[in-house]
Amino acid sequence: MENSTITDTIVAVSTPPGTSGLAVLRLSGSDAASYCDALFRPYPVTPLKPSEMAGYTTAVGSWADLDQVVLSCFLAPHSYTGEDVFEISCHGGTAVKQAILESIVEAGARLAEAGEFSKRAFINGKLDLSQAEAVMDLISAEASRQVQAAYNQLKGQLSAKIRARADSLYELMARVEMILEFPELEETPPALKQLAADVSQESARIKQLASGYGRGKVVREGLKVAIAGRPNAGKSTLLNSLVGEDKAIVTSIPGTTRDLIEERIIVDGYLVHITDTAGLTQSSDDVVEQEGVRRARLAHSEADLLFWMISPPYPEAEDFEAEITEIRELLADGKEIVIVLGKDDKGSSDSMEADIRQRIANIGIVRFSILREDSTEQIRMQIRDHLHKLEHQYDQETLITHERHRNLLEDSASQLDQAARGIGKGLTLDLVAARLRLAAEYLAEMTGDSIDVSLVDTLFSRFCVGK
Ligand SMILES: Nc1nc2c(ncn2[C@@H]2O[C@H](COP(=O)(O)OP(=O)(O)OP(=O)(O)O)[C@@H](O)[C@H]2O)c(=O)[nH]1
Ligand SMILES: [Mg+2]
Repeated sequence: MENSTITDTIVAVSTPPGTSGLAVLRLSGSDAASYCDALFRPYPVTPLKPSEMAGYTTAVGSWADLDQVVLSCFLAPHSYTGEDVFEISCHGGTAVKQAILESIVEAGARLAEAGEFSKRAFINGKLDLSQAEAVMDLISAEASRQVQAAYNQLKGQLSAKIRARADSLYELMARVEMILEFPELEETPPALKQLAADVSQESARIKQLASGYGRGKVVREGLKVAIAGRPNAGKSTLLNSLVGEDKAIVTSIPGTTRDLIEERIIVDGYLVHITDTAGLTQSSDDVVEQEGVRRARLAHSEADLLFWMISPPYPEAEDFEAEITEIRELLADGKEIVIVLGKDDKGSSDSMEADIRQRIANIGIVRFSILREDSTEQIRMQIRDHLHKLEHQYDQETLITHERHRNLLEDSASQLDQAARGIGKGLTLDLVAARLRLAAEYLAEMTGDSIDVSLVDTLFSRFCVGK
């Protein structure tokens, strides 16, 4: 990747739209200092012109007779983008920000595109691709676990792991080259067997890394929890109690909820999406209800965890049988389900619990009543238990939070598996080397050491303007 020295200068407001106490505009490029010279008048205490300032200094002054600002100077290559960068902290009024922005564009700068600062940082080698992706994750993080995972990735934890794996692949490639050059030295069955074993081991290490997506996905995207059950079971009441607000309409009329109602909560630093769904009816002529049930089932199928509410008055035997069958089928498909015995204050949960335990082995059951203070906490505990189970199951230090990364790791491992199998079956070493090279290229796509330009554009266009 080339490291050009002269670049056009881009500018953007890096803080969100709207009114705030302060706002920050950012300028990056070869002419950033000269534009600041033209528009910034330092107060006598900081008499330097921007073009005379050393990196990492700040100055107070006026900006084009529009505002009093603080100007921070970062000189190439010691800046976020690797170019000369100036940041202007001004007052956060919409008109002030706009006027300052226009003054800089009039001076000759160009409005930055979404993600363009980070793209320049990537091109100039300040961040690799997985780190740039982490910047975006850090900005959009809502929960502390997201912050933690994004920060680890930004620090380069994932990049270091990937480069270590890539280095091992290069060593294996060197060994293959060696055998190709001096076949008489090494092309013996034991040497080839050892090579195949080492390639397999490398594949296993990469697969182990890829399995970090099991928890990484939940950390980055959040855990999906849906609430299911018959009409009037108390689903919306449960959603409201978890969210702590009256988000969904609750009435005594069965069939109140038709649409999916999705809310976000934080549990143990994890983002959790809770979806309230329409009550499941076995048959209905009402088209609205039918559509509600269709959407409900879709939400249930996408959920990581399903709270299935069963509350009095309990259904007729036949309907209850159908409900139990549906739960069993979902469990057989691998769905995680916890039964919530609702309206526990009505005093009929004991016999129902015994009945369910008899019909479904090892099912998790929890009781809930909106009239009891600790009830909501017990439901949160169920979510927490599920999250802890995930932590246990995927006990990796390095999380894979992006599907793109997981896919590349799996593609890489699959090339290695094919190479290892091929060695055993007499695949020519040229072809083994080609597979190893491909495996290394997949890893290089993660960090962006080797990547298609159009993919770079796509990835950065998902960023916000000013970043
Ligand atoms: N006694 C008691 N009543 C409850 C409890 N939870 C909900 N209810 C009542 O049960 C009725 C139905 O509650 P909803 O939360 O609307 O039930 P739902 O499952 O969302 O119903 P649909 O949207 O129609 O499927 C309302 O009158 C609630 O006040 C509870 O824990 N105890
Ligand atoms: Mg409802």
